[in-house]
Amino acid sequence: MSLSASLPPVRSSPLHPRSGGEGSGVGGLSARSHADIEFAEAPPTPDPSPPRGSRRAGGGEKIIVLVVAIVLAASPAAAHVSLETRQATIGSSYKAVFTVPHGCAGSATVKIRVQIPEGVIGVKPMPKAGWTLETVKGKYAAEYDFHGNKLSEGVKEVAWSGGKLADDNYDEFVVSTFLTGGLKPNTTLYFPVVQECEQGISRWIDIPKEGAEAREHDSKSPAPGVKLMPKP
Ligand SMILES: [Cu+2]
Repeated sequence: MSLSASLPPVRSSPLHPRSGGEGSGVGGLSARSHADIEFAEAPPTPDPSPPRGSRRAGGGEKIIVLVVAIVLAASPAAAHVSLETRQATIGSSYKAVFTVPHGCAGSATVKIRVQIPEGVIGVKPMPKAGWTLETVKGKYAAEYDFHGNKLSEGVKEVAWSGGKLADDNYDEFVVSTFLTGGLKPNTTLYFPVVQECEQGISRWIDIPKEGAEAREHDSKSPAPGVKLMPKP
């Protein structure tokens, strides 16, 4: 049996070799590939004017290029579908902002589905212009107290569809939530996300086994996570 037969054709995606579902050859570091974008310095600008005072302008451009390069390198959150705020306190509200930095191996995103983990209640997704919002409700595994009401069911899944987010654009999908007091502090809470594209699908659903403090980049398709802090 050939492994490659079960995988989608490898599309060229030099900036992000992992999102196409390619196999094992990719080393651990390449998950950071979005930060690897080569940022070539602009060639020296020819100066048609007389030499008088022209040095200053050239130096300024160089500094600007350098600053831009630093800003690009300093945004590791741009790697995959992930949560903008990586830390939250149990027993309080949490605005889950899912950032979508690219499509599926170059193809535009047309649907984002978010699974709401147990213990997360009071779910209110933010509508997006041009996208159809749907929620799936269901029973919770437990009963939760929310603003004096007992809740035993609520939103378990949120989906935005019908829009089109090009691979070279970026967007955010927002859900307002409440993190119930029974959630375990000092663990990571995961929100699995399925990203559907015009061609292909990316499942950001990998959750490290309990106890394994695996970093998100150890997985090829990590579920977005938020670190839970104890109640103050
Ligand atoms: Cu990515």
